[in-house]
Amino acid sequence: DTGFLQEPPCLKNQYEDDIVFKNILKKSLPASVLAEIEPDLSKFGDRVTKDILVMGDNVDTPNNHPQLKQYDAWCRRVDEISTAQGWKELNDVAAEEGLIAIAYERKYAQYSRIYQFAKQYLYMPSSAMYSCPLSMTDGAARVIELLGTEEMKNTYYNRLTSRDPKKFWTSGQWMTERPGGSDVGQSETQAELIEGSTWSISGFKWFSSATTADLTMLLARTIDPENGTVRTGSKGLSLYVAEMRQPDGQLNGVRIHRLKNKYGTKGLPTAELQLNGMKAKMLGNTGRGVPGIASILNITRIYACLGVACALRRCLAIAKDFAYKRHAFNNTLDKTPLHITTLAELELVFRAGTQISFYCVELLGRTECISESKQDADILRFLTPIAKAYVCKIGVNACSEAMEALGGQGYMEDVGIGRQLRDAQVNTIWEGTTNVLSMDVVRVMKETKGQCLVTFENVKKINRSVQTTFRLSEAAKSVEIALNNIKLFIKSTTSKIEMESNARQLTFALGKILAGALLIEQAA
Ligand code: MFK
Ligand code: FAD
Repeated sequence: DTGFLQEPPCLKNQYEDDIVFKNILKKSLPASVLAEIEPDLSKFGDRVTKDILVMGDNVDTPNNHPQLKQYDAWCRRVDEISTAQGWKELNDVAAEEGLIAIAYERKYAQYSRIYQFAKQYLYMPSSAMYSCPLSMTDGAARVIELLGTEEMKNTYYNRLTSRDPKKFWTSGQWMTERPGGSDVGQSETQAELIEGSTWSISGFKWFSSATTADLTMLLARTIDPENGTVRTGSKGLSLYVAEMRQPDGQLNGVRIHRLKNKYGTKGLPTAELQLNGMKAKMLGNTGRGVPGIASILNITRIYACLGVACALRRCLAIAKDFAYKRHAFNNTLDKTPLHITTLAELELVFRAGTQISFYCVELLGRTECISESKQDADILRFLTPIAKAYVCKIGVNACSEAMEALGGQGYMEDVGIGRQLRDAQVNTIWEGTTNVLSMDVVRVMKETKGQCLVTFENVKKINRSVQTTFRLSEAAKSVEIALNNIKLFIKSTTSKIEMESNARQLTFALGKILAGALLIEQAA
């Protein structure tokens, strides 16, 4: 064949090639910290385009998708899930590169979170969703740090935060049941105290994504040891931690009912689980399961938000390189005004998503490492649902647009955008759907009697500091007008129904204001 062959787009070092990301780090880290971690980021930025990319591709190859073997040849129940070789390698890389450890070693105090999430940002788009078990592992480590016993800290916490692949454990998070994933207060699973501090848990978990993990955090309805009664609703749920396997290697009272047949996240072994006498320990107080597990949710929601931002970054890296190489109508696409405008719009979404994600990460680091950071904790509590709902929604649409930027080739599996789009989509659903997060935003506004909006006073401060150029001050003015409109809406809305039915629009409007303020600040 002697005809035309298109020069393919290629991925450059994903740290060195990403000016937006580098500028965010420059702004949020002290120069000395950045100087110290930069060689590692640069090395990792190269790895995610080489061996780590190969591992992710291996996971997402159809023949390698997880498979469930329920029985051995002699009809013994075994419930073994086989995963790709790449899946195991991605686990080892995660431990060795400190993808969890960096946050808990706290070598750079509150900046450790930024360093850790910077590596997650590079890793996620190549990892074919290994970031999912990692996000829950991170949340589990935090919950044990906050609520665990000394014994749990000496065993589980040390394993979850280890850099040694042989010692490193991952954790799942089991909340969702058939009657309700958003409304977990409908959960049916029950826990009965059997001896000492050991509980026996039975029920059915409808979604478990980190099924090959070593540990799990789960909610169950506590049977009162005194009188055998249970409390209905979410106040009857407590948080438990359980090992997946018993010391002899057998599953700990778990049967894998089946693997889910999913639209995306194909390499991730999401399963339905029957629990029958799973031995577990309680974490925190009886009936405080939802607030307890919220510490995981508030971390995994930041992962979901960043997950979409960096999926879009990967799509754009491919689309931009293609634009330099593809000729149409006597020009390369990068010299074509409409194509460039299309990519510029996506770039704006990417920048907004990345700025918002790292702002949340910065706050997370502060809340964990600075003792008087109550104000940061309040801001983060309000911003996390806004960030996750807004960034995931705009980001997935933008990934779809990026696919079109490569024409028909964008739709081809081996070009690399298809998987990003499919895998990005789930982030609008898991860890709280857009509507549930919007209701959470309204809840925080109600609980704080609107005080949380003071957070957005920062927006004004940012804006005041950037009255430097005409364009920026015009943008700053429109951000302030939008904020005033929201305040007027809240003041004038007394009906619960009106507030609830507008919760989503309100959340998106707050997301847009936040994006505007952060983009203006970065540009100044
Ligand atoms: C790369 C991406 C990686 C991500 C991977 C993820 C893999 C997939 C894993 C999953 O999807 S795990 C399942 C995730 N499930 C959810 O996110 C559930 C969504 N539903 C909600 O968030 C509901 O709003 C909620 C379950 C919290 C409602 O529960 P309740 O108990 O009916 O609500 P309620 O009574 O309002 O809240 C109970 C308490 O929890 C309250 O505290 P108090 O009792 O002290 O008043 C709330 O303030 C507190 N709470 C609720 N959400 C909170 C929170 N506290 C802090 N932060 C939050 N986010
Ligand atoms: P429902 O709660 O039934 O919601 C249905 C619809 O109703 C949604 O659009 C929702 O926004 C809307 N809705 C519900 N309540 C309200 C309201 N008050 N106001 C307005 N709208 C409302 N869960 C785990 O616990 N562990 C896991 O590892 C896990 N992995 C997952 C992996 C994948 C691939 C997927 C897709 C899901 C996973 N989940 C997991 C489950 C996920 O968290 C739930 O699917 C999600 O929380 C929604 O719950 P649901 O499916 O029961 O939907």
